[in-house]
Amino acid sequence: MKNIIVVTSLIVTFWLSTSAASASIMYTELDHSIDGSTQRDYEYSWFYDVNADGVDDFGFLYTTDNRTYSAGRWVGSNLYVWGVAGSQVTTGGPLGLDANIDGNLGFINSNHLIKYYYSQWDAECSQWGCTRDAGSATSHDGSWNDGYNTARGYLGFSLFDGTDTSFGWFNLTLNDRGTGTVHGYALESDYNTPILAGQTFSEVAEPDAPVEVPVPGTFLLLIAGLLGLQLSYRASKQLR
Ligand SMILES: [Ca+2]
Repeated sequence: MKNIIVVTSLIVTFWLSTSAASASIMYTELDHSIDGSTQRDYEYSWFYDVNADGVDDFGFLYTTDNRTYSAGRWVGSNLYVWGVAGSQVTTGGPLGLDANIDGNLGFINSNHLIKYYYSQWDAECSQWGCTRDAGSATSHDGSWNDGYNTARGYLGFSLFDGTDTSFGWFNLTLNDRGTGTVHGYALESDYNTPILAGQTFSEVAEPDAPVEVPVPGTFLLLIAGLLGLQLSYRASKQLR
């Protein structure tokens, strides 16, 4: 009987071993402020090594300028993101949660996310009257800029190693001035495999179908073997 149990357990083990699933998404949660006070490496720039190989893959650059002149002042600020060494980011504005990020999207080396400009001028007047009234103007531009609204969403990206591409996302909140927060990023490390915006772990693969044993050859021989073992066990038991 012991032999039967051993053979049966081997079959069960073989059956169960056909299911397989491996995590391949690398997720990093962050709370990095883009505000000019937490810069890394050099002024107003932030770099991210999304595949943790010691080489930066993406940089964010924030610039701001504030000038005053005799009859007014202006303020300009910009936020750019760019890919290093062949890395690219998605074109356009924020992607929504669960957006499919793969080779069907448009990718570009650099995306001008936010462009803000404000100017204010004094009236130009003399004893004969005014030739210009005082005023101000504000302009919002850039792929992620939504007027005075805060933009929140996902920036897709791709890494290219010379042969294969892998996809990932940044989760960002940006205000109209170009400051904001990098909430985190994720990379699907399996090559040429889509990732969903906001996806932080791989789907668990469905177990594969059990491997079919050829009939009648191997399967019948196996049954015959088991029956033979059982019969010999009974026979030996009766002889005792
Ligand atoms: Ca890297």
